Amino acid sequence: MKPAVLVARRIFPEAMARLAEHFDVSGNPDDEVWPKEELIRRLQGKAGVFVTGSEKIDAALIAACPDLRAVCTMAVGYNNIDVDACTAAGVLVSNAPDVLTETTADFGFALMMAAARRITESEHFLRRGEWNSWSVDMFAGADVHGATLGVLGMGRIGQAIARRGALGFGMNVIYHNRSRLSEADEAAVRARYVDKDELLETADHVVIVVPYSPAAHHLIGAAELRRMKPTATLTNVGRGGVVDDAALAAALRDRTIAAAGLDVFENEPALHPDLLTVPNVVLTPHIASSSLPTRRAMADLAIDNLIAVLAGGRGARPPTPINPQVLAGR
Ligand code: 8YV
Repeated sequence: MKPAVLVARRIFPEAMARLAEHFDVSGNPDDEVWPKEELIRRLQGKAGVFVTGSEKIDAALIAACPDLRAVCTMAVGYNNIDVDACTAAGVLVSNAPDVLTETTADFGFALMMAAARRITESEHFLRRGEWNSWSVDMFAGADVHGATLGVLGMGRIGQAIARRGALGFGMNVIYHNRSRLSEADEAAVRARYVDKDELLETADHVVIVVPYSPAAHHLIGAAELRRMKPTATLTNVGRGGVVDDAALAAALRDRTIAAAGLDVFENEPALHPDLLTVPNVVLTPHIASSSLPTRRAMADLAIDNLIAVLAGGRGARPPTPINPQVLAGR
C-alpha cells in the first residue's frame, strides 16, 4: 500500500502526477489555504504533507495528526512550520533551498532597480495620460551602477545579489549578517562586512534578504529608516515582518528615504493601506521565486524529500532536511 500524502494547496498537474506514482495522493484544488480545522481533518491518516510558505504547521496541528511523518515545503523559508514541535513528534521537516537562489536574486535586483529608477511610478504617469513634454529632471532617480549596495542577510540569496552588484554593476558591496562570511566567501562575492548602522548609513541601496524569526521582527523600523540617506532605496525580498510596513510607508511619504521595492509584507496578502497611497514604492505580490522553471524545481525538491522519507526505503536520505536528527530515531 502506498503511503497517503496530502498536498495542501494547488500545485502543478505534473507534480501531482509525480506524487501519484509514489503515494496515495489527495490535494487541494485551490490557491486558498484551508482553515486549520479543515487541514487537520484532511491530514488524518496521512503520512506526509506537501506545503508552501503559508500554511501554519504548529504544535497543535502536529499533536492532532499522529500519523504524520513528513512536512515538506516547496519554500526555502519555513517560519510557518514549528520545527521544534515536529522534531519532538519525530516528524521530518524539509525545505527547498538553492533551486530558487538565482531567480530570487534576479527579482531582488530588478525591484531595487525599479525603485531606484522609478520605473513603475513613471509607468503609472504614462497610463494616466500625463506625459505632455520632456523635462530635465523628469523622474530623475538614483544610479545603481557604481553605487553602494548594502545587503542585509547574507545567505545564499544575499550572496547572489551581492555578486550581481559587484560583478555586473560595479557596485561597492557591503553586508551585514548574524555571522560573518569566511574570507574566501567574502572575496567571492566581493563584499565587505559592516555593522548594521554603518550599512544603513552608507548604502545607496539596501536589499533585505533576512528570513523571519521573532528576533528579526521589525529589524527595520522608524529609527533604522531615519539612519538611511534621503536618496537611498530599500528593497525587501526576504520576509514580511522584518520591516515595519507602517513605518516604511511613513518614511516614503515624508521622503526620509527616496523609494522602496517590496515583494513581501507583514500581513500579506493584505497590504498596509498606507503603502498603496505612496507613489515611490514598487509593490509585487510575493513572486520573487516565480519563474516557471524555478517553481517547478521547488515543487520537485519537496517531492524528492517526501519520496526519500516515506517511500525511499531504509537508508534513503532526504536531500534538504531541516531536522535530520529525527531520521536517526527511525
Ligand atoms: C515562495 C518564498 O513562493 O521560498 C520562499 O521562502 O518565500 C517563496 O519562494 C512561497 O513561500 C511559497 O512557497
